[in-house]
Amino acid sequence: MSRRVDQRDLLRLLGDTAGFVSGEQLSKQLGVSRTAVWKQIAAFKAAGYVVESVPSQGYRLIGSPDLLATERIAAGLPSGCVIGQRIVCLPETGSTNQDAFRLAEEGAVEGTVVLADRQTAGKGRLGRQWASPGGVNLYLSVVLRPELPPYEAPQLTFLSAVAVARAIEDETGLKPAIKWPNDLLLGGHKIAGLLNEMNAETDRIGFVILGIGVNLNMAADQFPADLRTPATSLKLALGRPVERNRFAARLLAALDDEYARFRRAGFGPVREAWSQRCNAYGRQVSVEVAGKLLVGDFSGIDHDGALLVGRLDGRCERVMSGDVTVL
Ligand code: BT5
Repeated sequence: MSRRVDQRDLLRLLGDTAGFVSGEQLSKQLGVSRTAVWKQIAAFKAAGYVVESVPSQGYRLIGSPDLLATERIAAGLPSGCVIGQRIVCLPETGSTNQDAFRLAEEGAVEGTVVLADRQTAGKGRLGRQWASPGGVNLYLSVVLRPELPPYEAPQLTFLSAVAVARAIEDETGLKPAIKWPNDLLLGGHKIAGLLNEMNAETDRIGFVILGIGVNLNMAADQFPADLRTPATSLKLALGRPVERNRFAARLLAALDDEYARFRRAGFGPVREAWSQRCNAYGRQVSVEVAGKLLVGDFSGIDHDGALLVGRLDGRCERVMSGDVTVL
């Protein structure tokens, strides 16, 4: 029976040389048959590697797929980051939020991050789904253990929205807008979504999971047909792909920076950074609250994340959840 090919060794041998390596040489060095080498190379191609094969010369590795790799993300983080102290990359999972929740229950340190190449049951808010195809986007969840009363936990949603906006700005120069409470938009199209979940007792938070999905390289035909809001990806906006590990590192570094500032200086700076990017500031909005339509001026967010809507009669209404439309 022929031995299995060690995938890492084969990739290393192909990557070690800029030119061709013959099938015979590979089979000798790996101690496997030439057919086994050929089969593994076909599998690499199916997984997104670009390998040139020329019968008289052998194989040459031209391009590698953009696979998530813990070491590459960690290498892009400044030293001393709390966020990203532990990074878990999975090829596939149901939902990274569920994985991070379980790890947090088992005692995972603050700053543990779970990323997946694809999600089979990616979650949006209120039981909605998050389209999570493989090889293209970012799906990640971060464990935080903030010393906050539970009613202030929504502040962390605003903090993550600011961090995602900063990462997009740094990577692309584009300026995303934030739509209350948790959407990031480019040109009015949804580019990222946030789903934060909490484990808490009456007066103290056990942990919070920040769930972040960013559409990096998704193609137009990969979006579900029945989206609530039109959507886009950075690749569609820029006309070029964005490297996932590099973007992940940028995002975690921005989160770390915002979280450190939040612990030092409280919610004020987050609220300020969020307001500068908000798509509705000072504009007239309508919000659907419990089946009723509330119309007024978007007047900012309160310390607990509530939306403040200024009414014509001078009253200010607080809205904890609902869908906002800019009029
Ligand atoms: C959200 O919900 O926007 C939160 C999305 C959070 C996803 C991350 S990925 C990592 C972590 N693990 C998880 O399981 N979830 C988090 P919501 O505001 O309810 O928006 C959901 C709606 O957006 C859906 O009903 C669709 O209409 C639309 N949608 C679904 N997938 C999308 C995508 N990839 N891009 C843009 N819009 C999408």
